[in-house]
Amino acid sequence: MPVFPSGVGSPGRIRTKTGRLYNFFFGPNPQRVNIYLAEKGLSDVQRVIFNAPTGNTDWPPAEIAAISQTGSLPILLDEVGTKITQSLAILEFLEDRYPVPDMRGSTAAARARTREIVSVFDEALDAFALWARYGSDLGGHDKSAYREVIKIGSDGYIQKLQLAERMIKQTDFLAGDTVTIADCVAMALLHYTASFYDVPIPACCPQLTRWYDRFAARPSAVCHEYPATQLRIARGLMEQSSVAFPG
Ligand SMILES: N[C@@H](CCC(=O)N[C@@H](CS)C(=O)NCC(=O)O)C(=O)O
Repeated sequence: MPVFPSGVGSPGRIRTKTGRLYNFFFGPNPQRVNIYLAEKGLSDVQRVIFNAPTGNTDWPPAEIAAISQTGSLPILLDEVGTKITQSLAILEFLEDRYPVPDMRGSTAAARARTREIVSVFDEALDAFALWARYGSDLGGHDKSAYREVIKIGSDGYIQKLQLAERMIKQTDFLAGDTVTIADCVAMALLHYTASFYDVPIPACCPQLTRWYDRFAARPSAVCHEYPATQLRIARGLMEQSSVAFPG
C-alpha cells in the first residue's frame, strides 16, 4: 500500500501536468529525486510513496509490477505515458520541463561541471553498493570469500570522494553558488552512507564534510526513518567488513 507521510515528503498538489512519481523515502536513488523536488519547490508532480521493501513483504506491488519489469524505484510516468525509470534521467527530464529555478547551470560549461560532479557521486554510489553488498551483514554473504571485492568497492568509494574533494571549490554549493542536481545526488548518497551504514565522510575530505554539514541542515535533506530491522543490521559497515579509511 502506498503511504503518504505528512511533512516535507508529503505528496504535492495533485495535478496531471507532469504525471506521477512512484518512489520511496529510502535509498540513495529515490532520495535524489525527493531532495530535488523539495529544492526545486516543485509541486506539480503527484507522488506515490511506498514503504521501503523489508525483504519479508511482497515487492513489487501490482501497481508497480504493471509498469516495471524490475520493480526498482523511482519511476516517473508523465501525462502522455512517457516512462522514465532512472533517477538521473528523471532529474534531467524535470529540469527540461521546469527550467526555473535552474538546477543544472546556465551555460554549457556550468552544465558540464554539474554533470561531472553528478557522475563522480554516481560512480561513488556504484563502488559503495559493491562494498555494502558483500561487506555488510545485510548482504548475507560469506565475507571471507569476498575480501577482494570488498576492497575494490571500499577503495573505489574513498577514491571517488577524494576526487570530489579535489573538484569542489570554495562555493556554497558543490557546482557553484546555487543549488544544482549535483547537491541532490551527493546529499542522497552521503546521508545514506552515514545514517544507514554508519560510514562517515573520510577525514581526508574536509571541504566535502563542511558542505555536507551545511546542506544537511536544509529542509530538503530531511530523511524519513529507515526500516528498523534493516538499520540495526546495516549499521557499522566499516567494522563488519574490517575497512578503515586512510588517516
Ligand atoms: N539506477 C536506478 C536504481 C534504482 C534503485 O536501485 N532503486 C532501489 C532503491 S535505492 C529499489 O527500488 N529497490 C527495490 C527493488 O529493486 O526491489 C536509478 O538510479 O533510479
